[in-house]
Amino acid sequence: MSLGTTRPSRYPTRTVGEAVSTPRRDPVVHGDDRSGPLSPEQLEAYEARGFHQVDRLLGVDELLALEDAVRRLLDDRSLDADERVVREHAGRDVRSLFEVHRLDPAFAALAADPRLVEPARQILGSEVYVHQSRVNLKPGFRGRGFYWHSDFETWHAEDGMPAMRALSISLSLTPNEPWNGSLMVIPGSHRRFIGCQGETPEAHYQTSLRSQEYGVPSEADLSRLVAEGGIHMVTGGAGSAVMFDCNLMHGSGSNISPLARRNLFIVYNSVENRLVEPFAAPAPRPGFIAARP
Ligand code: 6CS
Ligand code: FE
Repeated sequence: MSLGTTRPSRYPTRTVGEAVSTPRRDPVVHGDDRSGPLSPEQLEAYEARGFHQVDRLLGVDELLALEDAVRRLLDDRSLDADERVVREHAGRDVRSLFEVHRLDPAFAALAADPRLVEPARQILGSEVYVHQSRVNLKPGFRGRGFYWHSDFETWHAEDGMPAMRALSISLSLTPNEPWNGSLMVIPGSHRRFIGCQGETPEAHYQTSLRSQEYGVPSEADLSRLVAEGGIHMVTGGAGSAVMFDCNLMHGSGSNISPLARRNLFIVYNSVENRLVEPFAAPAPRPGFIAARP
């Protein structure tokens, strides 16, 4: 049944008929702030590839404090029925903890830390705010993956994010190895918007955070992107980080190794790109997934 929830958009998606792809209509690096922290060469590489990796952004003491914070949240029985705790389809394993920057002061401090905020401001060319934060837990043996997607496709369709002027910073809380479900990105894929077929159902977030069925690119589109850009595996020690454009195509496999893979994601959006009504969904998603400060 058609809910007729699609509004005209510069980036059409969630269509009834076959999906279309659109060239990117927004800059990747906004403005011209050469004052750092990223060097002109690093900015140029970010613009071309859509991501920037940083080794040892966090120190050992910080990692231990964040580990404690994750443990506190997992042990907090008052969160048992909280929507911010997303469990895997089968079993009781926690898949993601959302809005961690409002649940624990350790994450709040990190979300406001200049090591994260300054590069975000430089790339987005304005002040920024936290659009979303979450920890993905991916435990050993059973942690399930995330299929290929562009975050912006979801944020545009379901949250009403108007332009590609946001980025994610993913911080490794454990080592990210090639074999424990690390992030995979398609370099250069941020330069095209890959529309997805299928209208967004009501309350889609209640299932999409476990496994996504709408907002899934076609195999033909993915094959084309990979033929052009290949696949880059984002690995690194605990404390390493990657900053990536909101429209970069990415995903991750399951973790059947014994070693948990935990990452903290903080998404920064430009204050000049605040959310409006969703472009292709019946209703906006709740604030713990998409902040509207
Ligand atoms: O739905 C979302 O907003 C989220 N989903 C995925 C798979 N990645 C980005 C974002 O955290
Ligand atoms: Fe994502």
